[in-house]
Amino acid sequence: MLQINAKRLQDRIEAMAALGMDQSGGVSRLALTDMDKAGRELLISWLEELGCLIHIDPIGNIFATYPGQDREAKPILTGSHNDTQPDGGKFDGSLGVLAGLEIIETLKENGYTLSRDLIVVNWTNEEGSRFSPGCTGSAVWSGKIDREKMYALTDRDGKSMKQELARIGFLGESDFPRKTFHAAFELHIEQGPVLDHEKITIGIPEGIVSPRWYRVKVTGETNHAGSTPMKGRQDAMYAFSLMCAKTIETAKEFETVVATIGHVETTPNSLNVIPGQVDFTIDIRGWDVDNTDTVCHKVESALKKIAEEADCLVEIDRFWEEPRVTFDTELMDAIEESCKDLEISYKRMYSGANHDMIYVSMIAPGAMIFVPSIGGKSHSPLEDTPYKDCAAGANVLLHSILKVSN
Ligand code: HGY
Ligand code: MN
Ligand code: MN
Repeated sequence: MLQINAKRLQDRIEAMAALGMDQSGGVSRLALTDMDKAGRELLISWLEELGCLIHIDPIGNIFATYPGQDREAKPILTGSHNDTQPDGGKFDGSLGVLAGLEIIETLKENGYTLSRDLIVVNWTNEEGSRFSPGCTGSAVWSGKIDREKMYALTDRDGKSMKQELARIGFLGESDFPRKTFHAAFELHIEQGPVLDHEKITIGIPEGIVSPRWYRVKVTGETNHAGSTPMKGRQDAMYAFSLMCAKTIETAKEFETVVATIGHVETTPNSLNVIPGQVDFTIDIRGWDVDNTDTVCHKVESALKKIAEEADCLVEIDRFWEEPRVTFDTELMDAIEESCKDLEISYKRMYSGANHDMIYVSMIAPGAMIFVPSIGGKSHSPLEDTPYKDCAAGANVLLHSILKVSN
């Protein structure tokens, strides 16, 4: 049975991780930064060496086509994203892109041409850390989110996506045709504890939880820390602290719902000034949609009630959400069959993490392949996956592609 070259895949993951690696062992390659540009250029150089046809689209997505026998047949798509969180891991996203590249090289060196084109893609800004929301490249390509709206997104320094795409030379001219696809696969680390805990090599997610992202602004009154009596203060920080606690506690009431407050900014952010304003984010997700709706509803009303009691104002912007994704059963079965052929352990599960497959599966039959995250760690320098599992995942991806291609 055809097998990928595990050492070559490992070397490429390491070479890519060096772009943005810092002393802590974390990788910082935020979307559209110089490091992301360097990663994109390295990826394109490898793909061009394999003779792939490269297309950069207007939101900077990179599509590399490995031509099949019948160029008119509906192609197969695989890939992921190569941008990272600040001080993130070296497998999140990059594994899926580099496994796609490795599969092309394996097919090529074995003189194997698929019946149809194989397209390996690198999606722009999946992480949504520098520019929010995430999954920007796949969302715009799928037609689900307006490109001009995404162009106008700015980072904390006020730089827009469009100007950063132009600056790094990835503001493509023409769309990559959203023609019909035969199948789309994404290999990704699980980013949770299940596979590692159960010592299973491959996860076959049935779908992706429904994500809801908020920006919240709490406005009180800036005042002197020393001469302002406690009674009558309009302390935005105190209001925020109650909101934060209530949000987390509400999510804890429901098994399959999670809530995270990942970003906070206070104004004027000075030791001896009562904060007059606090801006923060909320990320709520859940596999059970009713429970997730209930948590969102309870949290939104709690924010308003707490603001009132603290004599502050609150503005709630629920700026991103998508329905729960369910993957294609035939493709999931092909992945399961491949695991059996390769005698690799597997289990069905769901994805707690967002992925570009949220949008890709709106355009094409889609499915994902997970490999374990040691200790369930991700979005951190501790993110780690055994290379033998990376190779197993790439082999399952290869054989799933071969199965559905014919
Ligand atoms: O947020 C997410 O789930 C993804 O890893 N960016
Ligand atoms: Mn990812
Ligand atoms: Mn991520």
